[in-house]
Amino acid sequence: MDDHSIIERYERAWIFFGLGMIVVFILLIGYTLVSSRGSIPLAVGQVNASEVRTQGEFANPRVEKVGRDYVVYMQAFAFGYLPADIRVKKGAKVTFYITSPDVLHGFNIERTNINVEVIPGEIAKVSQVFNQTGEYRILCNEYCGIGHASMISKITVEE
Ligand SMILES: [Cu+2]
Repeated sequence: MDDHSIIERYERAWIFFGLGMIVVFILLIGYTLVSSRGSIPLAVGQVNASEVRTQGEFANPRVEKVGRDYVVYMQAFAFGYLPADIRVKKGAKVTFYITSPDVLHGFNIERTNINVEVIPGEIAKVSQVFNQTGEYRILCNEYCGIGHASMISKITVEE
């Protein structure tokens, strides 16, 4: 066997390795999309930011029980979240509708994939199933003003 055919063998091996990695990456992207369904925020509508506090669904921030699941209408404002104290049962699907009446905020639930940029007047929808009991803090991760660092809320997941 001459040098040339050895080199060709290496080349063939690396081409197959490269093609294999492309297939692996495509499968990983597919897996990520399927496994994170719900936790990718969707823009589902608009409201007039100046009316968020006085009119429509968000004027009454609340947790609604729908069967065994929950729907939360939520305001992220400077500097906090409403409703302030959310309690849900373990294993239930919690769907959040979130908007802001003032400036840009973050909505990041620790120990989950939930991380939403809350835009004034835009309604974001995101869902999460909490499979472990305990407290999950909601954190703002978009700098929103002087009280940003204290902009924290929590979700309590009960048995
Ligand atoms: Cu903030």
